[in-house]
Amino acid sequence: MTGRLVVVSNRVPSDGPPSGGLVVALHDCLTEEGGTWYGTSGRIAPTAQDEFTDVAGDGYDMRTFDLTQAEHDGYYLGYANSVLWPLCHRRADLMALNSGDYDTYLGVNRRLARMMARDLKPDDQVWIHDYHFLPLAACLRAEGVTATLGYFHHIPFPAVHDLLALPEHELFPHWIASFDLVGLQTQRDVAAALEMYRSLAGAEQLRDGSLHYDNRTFEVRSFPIGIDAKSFAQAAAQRDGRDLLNLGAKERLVIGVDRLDYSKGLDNRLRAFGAYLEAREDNDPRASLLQIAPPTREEVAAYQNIRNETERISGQVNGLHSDLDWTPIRYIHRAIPRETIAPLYRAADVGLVTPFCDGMNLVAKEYVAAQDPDDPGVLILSQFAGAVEQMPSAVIVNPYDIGEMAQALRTVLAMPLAERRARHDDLLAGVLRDDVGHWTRTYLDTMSRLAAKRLADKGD
Ligand code: ADQ
Repeated sequence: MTGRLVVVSNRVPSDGPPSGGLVVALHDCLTEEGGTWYGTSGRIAPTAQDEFTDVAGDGYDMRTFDLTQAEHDGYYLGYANSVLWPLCHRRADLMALNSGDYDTYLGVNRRLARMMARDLKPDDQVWIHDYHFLPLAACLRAEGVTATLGYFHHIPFPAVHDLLALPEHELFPHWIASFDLVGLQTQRDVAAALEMYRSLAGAEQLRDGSLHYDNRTFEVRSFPIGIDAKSFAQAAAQRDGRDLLNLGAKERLVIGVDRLDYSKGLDNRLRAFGAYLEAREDNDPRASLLQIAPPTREEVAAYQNIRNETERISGQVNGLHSDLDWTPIRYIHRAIPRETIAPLYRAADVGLVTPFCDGMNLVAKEYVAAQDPDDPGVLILSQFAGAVEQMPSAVIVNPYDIGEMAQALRTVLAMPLAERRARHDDLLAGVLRDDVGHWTRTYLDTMSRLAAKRLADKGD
């Protein structure tokens, strides 16, 4: 790569060794390439300081900045997670449009741009992550930065119709066009972005596929994110998940693992499991659902509602179907270490991944990587998870159709070994091939190509 690699994400991994696929992948490529990682420190400061704190990384530098309480509330909890998140997940009805939050969000992006502009050089390649920083390229350009600016949007690209609900919707195409490379998860997302530009006067798609808008030429492409599949498979085989759960010899296991977010479809999933138990006949196998759902963004009202609803439905299903020696739903509301989650996936006959809307969904890929190839479980996957484009061999369901999901559970729990293996072989090949290393390489190679082209064009 020519020039320095610069990564920007909301949080840097400053609390010890990184864990979790994306953070580890970014850490690995920075360790290999060298460079700098910018992000918030996780600390709250009494006043906003235009200064970074330097933290040593493993072969790279980290530059962090503190948010004030007002910035944390308006930028992070407010505009990013109570406006942009619901908007991009087709829940404009849940947007909390508080006056002042947009100004705070833009203010944090401007402040970061001002501070980064002092560091950046024209041949730097900057990789910015996620919806916290949608206007960052526009702010950096306003500071005179000419470096190559890449962006990756981890969540779905909003539909044109939904975007109209955003008061700042006219700025959105300008924010996107200020980057040089915009990475999206799926072809469906790329189609949504192209549709947005098609609806705008003055936007055009050039012969080489790039877009032109606002006097800028930029590329929008899909780069489906993957997981560190090999290490996940190794972790899965280290312990016996059935022992961890004290499962009876004949008991079958269904697993769900999600942050407790309204986009993940937990409520309908629990209803579907209840409907499956309802329709179960005496000689059908007895299956339990292990639902692991750690808390997330608890200060946001919509998240309190989904927590209450999840607890209400699981209590109801357990009340109806529990026996003296059996509780059908085990619901765990906390984070579980990866070394434990992996063997639990492997112990499960079914991976139930049923979001209403999801950028990719790494749990679907983790579940597949963790299976015993000789006796694999089956993935039930929502048609609205980005992962569906790469995983057609899963059993695909509509997460709004509770009856269909209950029927899918029955079918899958009775699925013959040959069919389970055929589906799993196909899914595993894709998960291993398109892993997280492949994702970082393809993104960074594309950004390097664009950087070289931009430098050459300037030299003409
Ligand atoms: P998320 O919405 O967080 O990510 P997902 O892709 O499923 O969704 O990743 C969740 C991660 O958290 C997985 O690695 C999972 O193992 C882990 N996890 C979940 N519950 C856990 C628990 N109880 N304890 C420990 N770990 C747990 C966003 C987008 C996704 C996109 C990713 C990556 O919403 O669509 O796939 O970014 O781009």
